Amino acid sequence: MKSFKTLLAGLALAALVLPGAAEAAYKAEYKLSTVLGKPFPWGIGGDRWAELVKEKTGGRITVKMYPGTSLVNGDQTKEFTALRQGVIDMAVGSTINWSPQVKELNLFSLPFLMPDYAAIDALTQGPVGKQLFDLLATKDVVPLAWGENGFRELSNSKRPVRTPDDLKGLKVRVVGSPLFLDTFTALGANPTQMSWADAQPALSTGAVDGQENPLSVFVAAKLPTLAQKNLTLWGYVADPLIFVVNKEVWESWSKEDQEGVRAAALQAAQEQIALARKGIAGGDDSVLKDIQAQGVEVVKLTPEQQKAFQTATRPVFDKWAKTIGPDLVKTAEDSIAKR
Ligand code: X2X
Repeated sequence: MKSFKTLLAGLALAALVLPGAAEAAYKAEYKLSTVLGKPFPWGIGGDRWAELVKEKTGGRITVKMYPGTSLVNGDQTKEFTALRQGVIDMAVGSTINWSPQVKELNLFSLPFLMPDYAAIDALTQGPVGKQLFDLLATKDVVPLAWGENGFRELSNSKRPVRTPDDLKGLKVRVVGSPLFLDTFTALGANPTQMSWADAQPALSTGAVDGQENPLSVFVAAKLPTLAQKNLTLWGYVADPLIFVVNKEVWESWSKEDQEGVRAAALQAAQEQIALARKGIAGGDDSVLKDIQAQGVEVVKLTPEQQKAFQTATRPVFDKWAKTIGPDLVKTAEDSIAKR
């Protein structure tokens, strides 16, 4: 009898203490990794997520953004591994940077797969987006929302590029996936892989001649001041961003707070995409005007000119489609055709 009473008392005490104990298990600060900080749309999106998380969880969750992938010493290709290991709690990351660990994410880097913004949306908001999120969910992260870096256009310090031939011998900095090395090699360029942190000094000293990044990045990083005076709009690939939380961190939160973090991600991502497209998409070309006003020669490929780049990179598409998974590529092509 005595022990039963003790048990009851113990249970009552636990009921009183446990909710408090669960809250005490929250970290004082959650680390959010991004490559680009403010004033890039990417960094503004990360910051906004942090702000909305605070608001929607009644201040119970505090997020601090660490741009420059500083949590992995700037090596953006290690971000996903660090996220899985819990060195990073949350991230807004590019599909390109996580593709060394998640090969399916190379899908978006298949040359000329996505002809326009509607095609990106058809992938991220359709069955492909769902399959990729299901896949990520098996890799120790909880994916919450799709954002956007953007269509990656080509710039260089040497000459206007209108044909694959114009790329011959140009040293081009590329990002973390070997797919990019294959693409630029197929085009006759001299690609070299390096982090964004290393890319800027390499462009400024002329160690490399060119690079590829969305126009929003080209402008905010002031690439025209790093000798990037030739820009080719070729729309060959675009990289979406993904808002994720480390799974263990996610599971340490109450249901209510999980829903707050999810709602915050969805809202921040929606705003972030709008910002990434501002002045670039939907008939508004103010960003391009701004770039031209900085003395950059802009080449917009005609469909026939674009075809030459597409033909030259088709073997890369076919090779990588096998790695990514023919079924996923087929689903992507169907979604795009129906957009
Ligand atoms: O490194 C790049 O080029 C960047 C900033 O666009 C990415 O992180 C993919």
